[in-house]
Amino acid sequence: MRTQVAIIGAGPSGLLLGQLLTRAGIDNVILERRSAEYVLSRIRAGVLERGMVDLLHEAGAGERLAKLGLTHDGFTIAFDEASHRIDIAGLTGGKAVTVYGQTEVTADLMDARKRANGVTIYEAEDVTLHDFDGARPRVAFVQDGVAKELSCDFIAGCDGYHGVSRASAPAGVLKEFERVYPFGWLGVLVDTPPAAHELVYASGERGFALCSMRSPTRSRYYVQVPLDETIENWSDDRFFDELRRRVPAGVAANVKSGPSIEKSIAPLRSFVAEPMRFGRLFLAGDAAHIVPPTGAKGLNLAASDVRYLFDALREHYLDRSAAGLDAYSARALARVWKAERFSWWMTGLLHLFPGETPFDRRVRRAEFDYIAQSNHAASAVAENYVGLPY
Ligand code: FAS
Ligand code: PHB
Repeated sequence: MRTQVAIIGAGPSGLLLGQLLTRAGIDNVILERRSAEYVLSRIRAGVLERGMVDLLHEAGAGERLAKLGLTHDGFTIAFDEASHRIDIAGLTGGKAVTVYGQTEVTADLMDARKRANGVTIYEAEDVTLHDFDGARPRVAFVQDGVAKELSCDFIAGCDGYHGVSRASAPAGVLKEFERVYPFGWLGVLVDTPPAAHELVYASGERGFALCSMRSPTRSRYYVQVPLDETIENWSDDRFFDELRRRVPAGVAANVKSGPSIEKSIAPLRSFVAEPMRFGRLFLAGDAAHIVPPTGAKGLNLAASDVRYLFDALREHYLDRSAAGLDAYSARALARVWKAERFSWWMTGLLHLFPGETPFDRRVRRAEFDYIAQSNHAASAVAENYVGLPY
C-alpha cells in the first residue's frame, strides 16, 4: 500500500488532519488500533475554542456543531462562599467558546471522512514506524491477522499519550517534561438538565467540582478524587451528594440527579514532549502533550497542532516549500506551553492539594479575590480560556 501521509490514530487529531488533507487533494490513510465504536465510546472534552470550530467547518464537519453547539460567553468560578462570573465576551471584545462534546466532534469527523471516501483502517494491530529519518518512511501493521505495510512520504503521529509514535522517537533525542497531580477527576454523564446555564468551576474545603453540560438535556459533572479512588466506591447517589456539597447552594439546588450513563476517573497530568518532529514523523495532539482538563485545553491544543501541520503539509505538496514543516515543532510548542501554563495555573487555583497548609489556602483565596476584583486579572483568565491566537 502507498499514500502521501500515513496518520496513526483516529481520534480528533487524526480524523481532523485526515479530513483537511483529503479536501486539499492530499492522499492519506489513517491506522487506528481500536474499533470505531470503541473510539466513540470515550467521553472526554466538552469545550471548543473558536479555532477548533473554524477547523471543523473547514473540514466539512461543522453542520451539526452549528445546529447543536451551545455558545457560551462566560463561566463562573466559585471559591468557598464566593462566586464570580468571568465575562468572556466583555473581556475579550466579544469572543466566546462552544460547548459541544468530543464524542460528537469525533462522530462528525468520521461521517465527513466516510462521505469523502477517506480510508481508515480500524483495529490495525502491531503498528510500527520505520525509516522516517529518511525520504521513504513506512508503517508496518497487522490487519485481520495479515501483515501489511504502508509506504508514505510523511507519518503524522496522532495516536495519543499511550501511542507508538512518540515511543518511536530516536533514543536520546526526545526531551519530556511532566508534572503528575496527586488527584484525579471522577466524571459522570447524566441525562438531566444542566444545573446552570453556564459552566461552574467550584473550589471548596472538600475539593474541586465542575458543572458542565453536553446539551440542554444532558449534563457532565466532575468531582476531584484522590488518585487511589475507584468508581466502584462511587454510587450515583454518593456522587451527586458530594457534588452538591462542593458547589454554591444556588447551583446545588438545581443539580438533578439521575442514572449515570458514563462514569470514569481520569488522572491529571501536565506533559510535553519536545521536539514534535523527527525527520518525516510529526507528532500532534495528545501524542505530544497532555494538560489537566481544568482549562479545557486538551482537545483545543490538538486543533492548533493540526492547523499548523496541515498548513505545512499543504505548503510542501502545493508550493514545494519545506518552510512550514521545518517550523512546525517550534511553532506548535510555543502555543502548547502557553496552554500548559494556563492549565497548570487553573488546576493550582481550584484544587485542594494533599498537605496544603493554611498559608497555601489563603494564597489561593487571594488569587480568586484578585480575579474577582481586577478586570486585568479576569481578562488574563478570559483570553486564555477562549484560546490564544494561533
Ligand atoms: P486521542 O487519545 O483522543 O486519540 C488517539 C487515538 O490513537 C486513539 O483512538 C487510540 O486508540 C489510537 N492509538 C493509540 N495507540 C495506537 C497505535 N499504536 N496504533 C494505532 N492507533 C493507536 N480535554 C479537554 O479539553 N477537556 C476534558 O475534559 C478532557 N477530558 C479527558 C479525559 C480523559 C480520560 C482523557 C484521556 C483525555 C481528556 N481530555 C480532555 C483530553 C482529550 O480530549 C484529548 O486532548 C483529545 O482526545 C486529543 O485527541 P487526540 O490527540 O486525537 O488523542
Ligand atoms: C467537559 O464538559 O467535559 C469539560 C468542560 C470544561 C473543562 C473540562 C471538561 O475544563
